[in-house]
Amino acid sequence: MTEPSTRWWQTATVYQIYPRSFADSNGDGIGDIPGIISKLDYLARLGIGVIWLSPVFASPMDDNGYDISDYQAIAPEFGTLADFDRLIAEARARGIGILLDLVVNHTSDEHRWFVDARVSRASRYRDYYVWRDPAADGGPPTDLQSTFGGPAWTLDPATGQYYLHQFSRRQPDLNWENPELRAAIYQMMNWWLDRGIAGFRMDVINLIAKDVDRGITADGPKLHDYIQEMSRASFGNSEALTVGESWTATPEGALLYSGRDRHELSMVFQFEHVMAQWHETWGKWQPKPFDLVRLKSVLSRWQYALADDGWNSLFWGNHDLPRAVSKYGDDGRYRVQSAKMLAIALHFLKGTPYVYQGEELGMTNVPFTAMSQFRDIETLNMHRLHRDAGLPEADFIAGANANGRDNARTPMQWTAGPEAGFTTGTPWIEVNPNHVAINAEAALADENSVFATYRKLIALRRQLPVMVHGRYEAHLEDHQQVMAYSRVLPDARINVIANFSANTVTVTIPPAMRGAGTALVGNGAPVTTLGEELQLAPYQAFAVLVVMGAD
Ligand code: TEU
Ligand code: CA
Repeated sequence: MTEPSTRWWQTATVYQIYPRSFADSNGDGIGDIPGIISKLDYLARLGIGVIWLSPVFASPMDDNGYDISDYQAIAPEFGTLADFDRLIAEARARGIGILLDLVVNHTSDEHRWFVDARVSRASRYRDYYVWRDPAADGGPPTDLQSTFGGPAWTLDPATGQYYLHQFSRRQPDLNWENPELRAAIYQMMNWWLDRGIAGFRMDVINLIAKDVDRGITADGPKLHDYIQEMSRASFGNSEALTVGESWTATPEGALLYSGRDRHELSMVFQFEHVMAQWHETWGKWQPKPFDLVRLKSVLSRWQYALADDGWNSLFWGNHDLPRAVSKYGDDGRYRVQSAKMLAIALHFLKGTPYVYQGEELGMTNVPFTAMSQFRDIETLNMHRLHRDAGLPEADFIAGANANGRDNARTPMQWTAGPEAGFTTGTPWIEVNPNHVAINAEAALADENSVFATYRKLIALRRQLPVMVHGRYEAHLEDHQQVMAYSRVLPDARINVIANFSANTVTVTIPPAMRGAGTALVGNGAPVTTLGEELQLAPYQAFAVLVVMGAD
């Protein structure tokens, strides 16, 4: 049987760079594009095929670049357009494509469109944004809240109307109803595509088509029309990788974005597996015990729903989420074992894997003790709100240390030296003190490092069609400590087993997984044969390849 035709981004692994925290070339404490270029050999060694670059555009940095003031300029602290062109060329020379972060739900309040729009109601850019008259009492037009806390409406005193912002008040929402605005966005996208980028990660793409008067902010009725129009007007006939971020995506909805006859996106980032670990009422600020059965059921549902059409994105972390090993593994005694386990459990699923910078080193959350150490706008805003509501500071810091966005944003740990080799100056956010033990230099010198496991997994994806196209089959779905699944093609099968606990666990192997094969990867003694029963060490994980028809 022949496998379905393969797209280049189905065998590639994506690596996310948060430029501010990756590598600083000039000692100002802020990571930059020349810094990234200096680390391309490291990334080539890891084997990745794509870099997703968090925003590098001109920005006042209210939300670290997710507030863009000029879509066609590079922020001076990150470098120049010439540096960016050099990054594309140097990456391409190593077989690596660059994804830009397309943030088009909103701009910065310093974008020239918004600056002009707020001058007068007659501005030619007024309708690029969402304005409404005050309510009868002069207050906000609706009680819609911003993701970062507080009302999603801010009064513009000069023109007497409120503007919409689903994030900070310095991130006014764009009005996608306006065809001129849409055309300007597509033109900008083509300008970047012509420079040779490999595609786009699309920030909160589910929010662009809102109908605020009917209370609709996500998944508005015109959402898919806009994405199809965008595709036709820009990347549609190219090989671009496009991945839309949607905190509201369901498996059924994901088929609308990534179904093969839809002409929309390559895939979406979904967050059901992330939110499944959040507190029902208090969300991510209130820790909740880890629930593996729940996690597996979400991941399985996505695997089955996109089995024949659409495509999954696979990730544990990103710049908004805690460190994977701290959230889903054990960042103490079993840090190395559990970081490898998480990599193995994720990378054999069907979809395109995303590695967040430092995840390949098993980097951990940061133990901040004072509010002055935090930098993230969401954390700082939430702190103000929780404080006003009477939450003790220590409780808030515990929540922020567990789930806050700064965990992912502390500098990349390159060496055991000062500031982890990230900068020769003072970093914009503190380096995790554990860099003396956890760093890239040490990982590269150790053939049993977490890095080595990632490198192996990324290489296997390019070698094994069954890892890319195999049918997903879940096992042991109710087991509270162990995740087990297979990937199956007529001539090959991969069996994956992962112990998510710090306990030694004895499992009964399902009949479909039994038999002899070859060890593909693991974090303990090689496993080649699965019998009726197996004893797993804490956080043990491995994958076995069984070739059918062989003896
Ligand atoms: O994130 C979307 C988003 O909704 C997050 O703010 C999320 O709700 C939060 O991190 C979890 O509590 C995207 C970007 O990834 C994020 O960095 C930006 O701040 C946001 O959009 C606005 O552009
Ligand atoms: Ca710098």
